[in-house]
Amino acid sequence: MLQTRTRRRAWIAGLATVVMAGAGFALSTQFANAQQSTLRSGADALGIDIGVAVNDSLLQNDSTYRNTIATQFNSVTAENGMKMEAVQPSQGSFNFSQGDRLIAFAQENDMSVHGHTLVWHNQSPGWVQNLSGEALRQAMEDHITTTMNHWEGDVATWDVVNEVVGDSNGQLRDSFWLRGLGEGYIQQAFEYARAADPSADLYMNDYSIDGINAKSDTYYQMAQDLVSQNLLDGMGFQAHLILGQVPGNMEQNLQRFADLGLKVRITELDVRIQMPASQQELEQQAEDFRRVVDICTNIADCSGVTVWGLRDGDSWVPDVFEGYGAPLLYNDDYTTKPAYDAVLEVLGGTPPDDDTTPPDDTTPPPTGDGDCTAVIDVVNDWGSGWQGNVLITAGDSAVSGWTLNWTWPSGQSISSSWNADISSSGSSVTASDVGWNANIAAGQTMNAWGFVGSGASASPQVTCTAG
Ligand code: 9MR
Repeated sequence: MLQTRTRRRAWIAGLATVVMAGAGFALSTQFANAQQSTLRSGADALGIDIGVAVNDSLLQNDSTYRNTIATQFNSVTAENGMKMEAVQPSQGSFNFSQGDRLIAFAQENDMSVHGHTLVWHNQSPGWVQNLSGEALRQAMEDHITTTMNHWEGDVATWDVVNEVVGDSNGQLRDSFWLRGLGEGYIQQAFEYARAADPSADLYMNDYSIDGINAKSDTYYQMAQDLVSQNLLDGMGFQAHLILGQVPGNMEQNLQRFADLGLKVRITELDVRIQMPASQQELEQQAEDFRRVVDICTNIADCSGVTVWGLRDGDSWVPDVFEGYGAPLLYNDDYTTKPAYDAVLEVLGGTPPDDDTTPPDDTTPPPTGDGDCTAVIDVVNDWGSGWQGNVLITAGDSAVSGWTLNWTWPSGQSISSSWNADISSSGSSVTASDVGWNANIAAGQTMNAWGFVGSGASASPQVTCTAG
């Protein structure tokens, strides 16, 4: 059954399916206000995907999980079920059951499927990691061809290669694929994928390439090369982010890939918080989600945003980043978080509370133009570079905007930044707020923005001007 590459907008049809399938799930108030109250209706109206990574066992066993996803999202990605170790656990023996289940669910609910992933160094079975040379090349070709043929027309977009660039200097990742096949394996993978399903959009996908940096520069060069051979259709930016660290040049970065004629897509969005998360941090997280989704809606060729899991408790984050958690849109009891409301608003919806009169004790936003001070806090230093976070403290009255100035003592420079507008002239730097982080209450300190610096770390004196 062939699915076109165009976006699905059949919201009403999808909703009807959910109503019928949604026995036991109390949706009545949401349905009463359906056009305003789901992520999916907003994304459909904008013609973009709002996606979620799906856990196969929850999909099978938890009807609230299924119904929430069908109601709120128009796109799904298998969190693990389409990876090589799941699909081809032993050579030549394919198991499509998890992916088939997800596709059936997607089709019942008129959702698109983003395929993840064909060639990756992780979650690849042991047998393939022990091959090299011609045997490895043949195995890669067979895996891509058989998998894509099986789901031809059902999977609209594929992460053909995942995380093929390493974490330092923008070099290709030292993986068994690279060691066994040499640098040409990436292009080969795209050639096999294009031949296997010419109707699918083909993507590269990685983390820490959300801003402009050495790693995203490497992808930019690879993308130019693959586009010139008509082998690449899209670029996936995972966006596994840390609270308050949406890269300042993320939109510019995605736009440069879009300018190559590619779709861009935020593929695995989450924003992790050091636990326990305070209310203020959850509000900050909402602003981070808002910003990322806003970037996608600002770029004509952004095909959508996928969040990497539904509820905080479903997330991979606490297992990998000790002490961090709460990175998603939903609490474990399926109630929504401030980040959900923020995403809904960017997609043009109205969070339920917006329909009610604000409580009398709503604190008005600070409007003052008081004095402020700022310091650069060196939070990491790895010799060739360092990370600085900038803490701004308001004086006796509130601050409603800020501009910082300083001079580097010995040739430092900023190679990437988040949450501030920066301009530099020689060793002088000016940084100002980006709107949402303009307001600081009297006497409060905000961890307002940050950057990666090159050269030796430094904490020069910073002048802070409010207003
Ligand atoms: O969320 C996935 C988790 O359940 C797996 O254990 C893990 C194994 O590496 O992969 C996670 O998903 C990853 C995705 O496939 C690729 N980008 C990074 C994601 C988080 O690790």
